[in-house]
Amino acid sequence: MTKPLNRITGATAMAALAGVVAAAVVLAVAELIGAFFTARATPLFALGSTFIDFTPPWLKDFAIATFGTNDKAALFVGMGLTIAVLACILGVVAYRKWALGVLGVLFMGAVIVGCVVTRSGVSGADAIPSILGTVAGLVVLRRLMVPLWGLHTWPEAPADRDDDARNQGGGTNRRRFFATAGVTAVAAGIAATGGRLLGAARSNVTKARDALTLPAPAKAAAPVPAGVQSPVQGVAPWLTPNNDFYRIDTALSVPEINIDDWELRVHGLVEQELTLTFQDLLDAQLIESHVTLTCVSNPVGGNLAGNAKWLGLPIRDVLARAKPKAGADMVLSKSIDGFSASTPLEVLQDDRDAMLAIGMNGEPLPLEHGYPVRMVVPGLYGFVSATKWVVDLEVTRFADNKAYWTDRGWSERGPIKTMARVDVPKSFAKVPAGKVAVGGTAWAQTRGITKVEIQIDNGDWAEATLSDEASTVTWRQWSYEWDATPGPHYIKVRATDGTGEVQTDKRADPVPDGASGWQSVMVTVQ
Ligand SMILES: Nc1nc2c(c(=O)[nH]1)N[C@H]1C(S)=C(S)[C@@H](COP(=O)(O)O)O[C@H]1N2
Ligand SMILES: [Mo]
Repeated sequence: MTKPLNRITGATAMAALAGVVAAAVVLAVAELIGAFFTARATPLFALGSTFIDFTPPWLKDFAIATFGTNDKAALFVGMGLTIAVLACILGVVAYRKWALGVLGVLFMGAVIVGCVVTRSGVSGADAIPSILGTVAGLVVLRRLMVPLWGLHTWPEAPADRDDDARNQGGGTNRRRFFATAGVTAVAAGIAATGGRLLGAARSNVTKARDALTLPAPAKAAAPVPAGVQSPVQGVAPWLTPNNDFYRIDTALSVPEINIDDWELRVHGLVEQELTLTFQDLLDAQLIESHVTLTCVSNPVGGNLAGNAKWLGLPIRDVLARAKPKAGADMVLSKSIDGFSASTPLEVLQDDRDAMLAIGMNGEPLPLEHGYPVRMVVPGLYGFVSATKWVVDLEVTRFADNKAYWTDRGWSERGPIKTMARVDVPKSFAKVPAGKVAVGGTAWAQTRGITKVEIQIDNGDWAEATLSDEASTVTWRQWSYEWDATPGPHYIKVRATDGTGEVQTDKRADPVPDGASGWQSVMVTVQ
């Protein structure tokens, strides 16, 4: 009795493996052929992007809290595991009932194609790689099933199984199965790698960015005082290098835009619709300024904030040419990848210098930070203002239009909340007793920081030493010398903004409009 059972479970495991190999073929063939199509149209990217679009606020928040800026890698791992499980099931189904397996594979293929063609900036022809991938996957699945069916007579084995194969006997069929599976898996690996390399080689956007020389600003950035950096070792650098700048977006594959193709349409409730080209921006009166960007998903004490020198055109100047009509109160900025942000119209018109940025710390924008053009709006969280790869500005009303995250449970407006952060010592650090250097940063963009205070355990609040202020739209660093006594201690920090308001101790989650509360760092003094 045990022997046939073993054979059946063995064959079932092989059928599951066949499913996984076939799925790998679907993805690999689509990746290889996809090198000649829109980069964001390959199955994994399209499936992942669609998944992200359906992400509720708590899940986005959970993903960022758990994986930080590795949230995309985590998504790929999760997708890989899900696809593998589905593929195992489909393999077993195909083994028992071929027709049902075929239906299953075609259904999955249709889901992939559906995800591909509904991506923003993707055309119908971009479905071709996924369609060809699905066909290749079916062919491979069939080639693996034939020797498998020949292994033994499963009571419900499909009627159309290959009798020749069965006559070749178990050993031959087993060898044939594993040989086909092995060769196919290796070929899929090569195809997928080749597709990625080919895709990268065919993209000229990185080269074009390297070759781009930015114009000098008509108005230079205000000089940065010498003492902006906290003297405490280990505090974040006041100016964040581009490579260390946090990255948050819904783009699984970074959009690649040619500057010659880039256009910004300004329309909606305006007297004068206009279209700007990249050359228009290069020829315009650009300004440069330091602005600290902050993400609404940043938890208390988190590092989803960065400070850079941006070069760009004031959006105020663009709006002055377009002339918004009475009644308009919002600008919906849209990215080429489907993301959108709702920014109050008056914020883009006042003197805070909201801009269409083309430069970051003296370089063209890095691709991940919005090349060739993004928005930078001092004082607002990124999700309602900092649209990367921006291609469209619609002057409209809050009552008439909703932005990407507002549709998903986040707020429609997002002024940045006052926040102080301890960078040194780190949470759970062990420090020697005596003089301990405490340091960090604080921000309240457009209001500025006028005071930072430290509380040890339940002691009195003591004023930290503020570093120089560059402007009210950049973060302000601080330092504090603590006379530490042995034992466990809590260091709390809070800031006061330029209006005199003390940062609230009321704890709030990032959803829907930003975290609040005082950071508390536990350290052990030895
Ligand atoms: N196209 C696009 N732009 C976007 C986003 C996005 O998902 N897609 N995310 C926004 C959010 S939530 C933030 S906090 C900032 C982050 O900008 P950074 O990645 O350059 O730090 O970009 C904003 N611009
Ligand atoms: Mo964000």
